[in-house]
Amino acid sequence: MTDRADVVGDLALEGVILRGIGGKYLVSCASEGLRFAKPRGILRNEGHSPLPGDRVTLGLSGDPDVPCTIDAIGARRNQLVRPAMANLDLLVIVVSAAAPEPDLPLVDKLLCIAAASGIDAVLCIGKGDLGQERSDEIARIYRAAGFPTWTFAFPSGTPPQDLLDLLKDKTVAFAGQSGVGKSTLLNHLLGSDRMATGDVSARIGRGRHTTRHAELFPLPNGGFLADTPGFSQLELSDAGIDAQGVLEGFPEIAAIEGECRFTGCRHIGEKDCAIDARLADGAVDPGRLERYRAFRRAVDLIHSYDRPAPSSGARSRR
Ligand SMILES: Nc1nc2c(ncn2[C@@H]2O[C@H](COP(=O)(O)OP(=O)(O)O)[C@@H](O)[C@H]2O)c(=O)[nH]1
Ligand SMILES: [Mg+2]
Ligand SMILES: [Zn+2]
Repeated sequence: MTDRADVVGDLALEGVILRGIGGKYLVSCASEGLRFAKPRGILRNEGHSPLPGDRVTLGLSGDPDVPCTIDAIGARRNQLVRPAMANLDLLVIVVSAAAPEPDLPLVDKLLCIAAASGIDAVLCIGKGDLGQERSDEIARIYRAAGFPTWTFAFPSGTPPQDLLDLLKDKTVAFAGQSGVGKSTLLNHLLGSDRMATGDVSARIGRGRHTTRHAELFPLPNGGFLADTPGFSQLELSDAGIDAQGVLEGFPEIAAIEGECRFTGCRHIGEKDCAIDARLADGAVDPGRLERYRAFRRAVDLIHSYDRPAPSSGARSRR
């Protein structure tokens, strides 16, 4: 006698979600290769939405189109909203020296989100051929702030070994504005042309999916690289970042804590704040400070709204 539980038990697979489109997920199972799966109703009913990077347990669905079910999702080490992914080890933030103009506020927001989520972050600056000076300048600023930084101009030849070493056996997402060269860089690092590049993907079988959803690609020697859709708008508050999270994205500013007159100094014009001295000696970049202050004001404003207004209890509900 064979009951269904036995069959599922025999075939239970563990895997990592590579991508999900329209409720259908592609799962990489170590020895068994790739499987399509859809979440069991109970997961959906409990509001668990699988993400690329999730560790999952598969069973059998009995549906020839989507042969597997996602029966369980492993506890997440971390989770990002944009790009929507789970269990990242490293975020590679890609920015271009020109075309599009570098969006440094976006870079800094991603650094805050990564730090607040406990994910290491590094920077890759592309399109050096379109602006060598700008590329060098951005690299100087972020290296001084403490972030590992690489520069590229039409990535070709052998990828830098130290970057490859850093990616090995990790789940790594590439994030940044649209058009900065994320997919081009990923192809370079994967040693293939798996990612469609350019403004419009004309690749058959891939279609527009690569540009709209995050997708993980297994690295030949272990680990996964994720291409993510480019984006230009990102709100720190949507990612749940508070004042502490902002500071974590600006380690060179966090480092002056203790030098200011007031503990918990925001470095926004407080008396005897040490920030001016750090600006003067070059330890803090003026652009980074300006963005820190803008982010800090924005999150402090939101958190001041969190406090219940005295009359809020009396408000009528309609
Ligand atoms: N001039 C120049 N163009 C590049 C470079 N890297 C990528 N591109 C081009 O920029 C466009 C966008 O690249 P893509 O990789 O699709 O960017 P993504 O949207 O971030 O994935 C493509 O036409 C690429 O050929 C580079 O280093 N220099
Ligand atoms: Mg792309
Ligand atoms: Zn201060």
